[in-house]
Amino acid sequence: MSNEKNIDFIIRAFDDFDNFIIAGHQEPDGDCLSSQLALSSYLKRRGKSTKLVSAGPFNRPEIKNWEKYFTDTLTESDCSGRTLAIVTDCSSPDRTGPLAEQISGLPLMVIDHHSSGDKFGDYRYIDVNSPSTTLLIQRIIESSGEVLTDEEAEFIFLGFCTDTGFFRHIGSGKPDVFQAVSRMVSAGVSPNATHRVITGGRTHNSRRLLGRILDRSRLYYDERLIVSWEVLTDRKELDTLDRDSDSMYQMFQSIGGVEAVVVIREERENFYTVGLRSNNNTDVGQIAKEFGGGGHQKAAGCSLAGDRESVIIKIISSFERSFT
Ligand SMILES: [Mn+2]
Repeated sequence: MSNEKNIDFIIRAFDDFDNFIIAGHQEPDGDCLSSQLALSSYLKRRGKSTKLVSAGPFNRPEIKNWEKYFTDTLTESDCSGRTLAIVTDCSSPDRTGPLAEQISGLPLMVIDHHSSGDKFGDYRYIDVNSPSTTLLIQRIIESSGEVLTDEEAEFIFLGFCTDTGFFRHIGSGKPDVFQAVSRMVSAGVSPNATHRVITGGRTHNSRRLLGRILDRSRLYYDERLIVSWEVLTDRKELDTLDRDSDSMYQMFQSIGGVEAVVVIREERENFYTVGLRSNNNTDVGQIAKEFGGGGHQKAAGCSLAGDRESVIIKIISSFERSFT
């Protein structure tokens, strides 16, 4: 297996294949899909053929229009010949959902920035210090001697803004990140237009759903941890699948004294996905990992079976060593 930071090894590997199946995680976000789209554009410029796959769903408003570029199933002919599967923004193979099985026989490249997960894949390009996977795609394109097309820059910037909360999550000492953004702007990106794409277009009911989740929240550990939840009937009554997670976490994380946030979401009866955010040094990626999930130090997720209160109790207990 290659050194995970060896970009030349990755770029050279592209020469060994003609066809590329580019996959990402299920419930894709802007970073995942933009990485796939920008990489596909670049490989096509190199004369390669690409197939974009995603298990979906494309619920978030900023990615809704992209569903047409992706397929959720592969045929046998897609996987024949000199074909490389590439998985972006994905910390473990099962995060791709049903696609994992379909690409399992192919040589595999992983391009990712998550801190936890399995070491899978034959070619790995991993940088946990990168704020987004799209920045890794930019690095690959530029290291091969190319400049970003305007379309690639737009995808890369959107993915970057998705994962950084429009620059909010970037700490000090990362001038290279801003230099990379400067090159995106040189290629034609408009931060204002991207901000509207990411934050606009919400429905009234998505805001009412946010209201319910904010209203239910409870505080633990001397008000340092805040916990709330969303139930199936919320989505049914309000007829919305979009809860605008970024705004939701922003509201919770702006409460004075709150150091971590947990929001659990009922996916089906007795099955919950759990979103975790940290304002301090608590590594929520590690907590998520304990429950079979993954993510970053400051943002992570996992899923748990059981009734709501027991899921809440399990998650709260896992913060004990951070807060006592
Ligand atoms: Mn990402």
